[in-house]
Amino acid sequence: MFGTPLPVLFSFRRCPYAMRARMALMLAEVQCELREVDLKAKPAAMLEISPKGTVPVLLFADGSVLEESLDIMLWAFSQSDVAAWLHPATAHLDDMVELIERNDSDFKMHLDRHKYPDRYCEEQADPMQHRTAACSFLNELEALLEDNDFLFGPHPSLADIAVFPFVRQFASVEPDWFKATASPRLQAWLSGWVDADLFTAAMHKHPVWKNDGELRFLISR
Ligand SMILES: N[C@@H](CCC(=O)N[C@@H](CS)C(=O)NCC(=O)O)C(=O)O
Repeated sequence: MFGTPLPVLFSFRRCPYAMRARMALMLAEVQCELREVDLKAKPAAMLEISPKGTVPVLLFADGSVLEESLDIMLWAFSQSDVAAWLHPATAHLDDMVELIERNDSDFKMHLDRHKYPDRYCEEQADPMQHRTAACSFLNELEALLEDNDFLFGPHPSLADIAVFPFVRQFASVEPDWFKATASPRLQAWLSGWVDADLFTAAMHKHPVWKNDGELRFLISR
């Protein structure tokens, strides 16, 4: 009854980095206490353990912390990876990490400037130029999906769940344009993920954590 406290995940429902961390924890069936954070009023308990102030953050009972979403995903699958999410058919883990890092750097940079040009006035960001630049990453995903239903083979992998939340965000900026422009395979891949039970479960709404002792659990699928 008084077992080891569960790991605590500081999360924000709409953050694509937190989405992928939640999905990996669910797939690995790691039970956590979920603390939904208001990014405009981050809890002191989170900033104390991770002063950089980004979500997701995973805090373990021994006080150790993972404060990068990719590290949380890798840790989750190191606990349990029955369906080989770290070992897809057509790539090694390094190849997936390389793609994810480019998603998080280049693609995310163009996505932000396409989606929120007002935030980048000082750079005189041209949203259309950034849309075009973002498409080179999407073309790469389309090429990977040419022969397979998933990025690295016939089964889903770490790369799929790490990347699709960002593609979803990109698609939502100009949905009609995306529908008319993106390849049918990329669109089918994206809607497959968005409609999946896994994503629905990961997007469950939790009230903002109030530090009042109330526990909220991630429910495994
Ligand atoms: N490299 C980090 C990036 C996480 C990140 O930037 N999260 C955003 C939310 S999507 C955040 O917390 N931003 C801080 C803020 O908005 O104050 C990771 O992979 O976990």
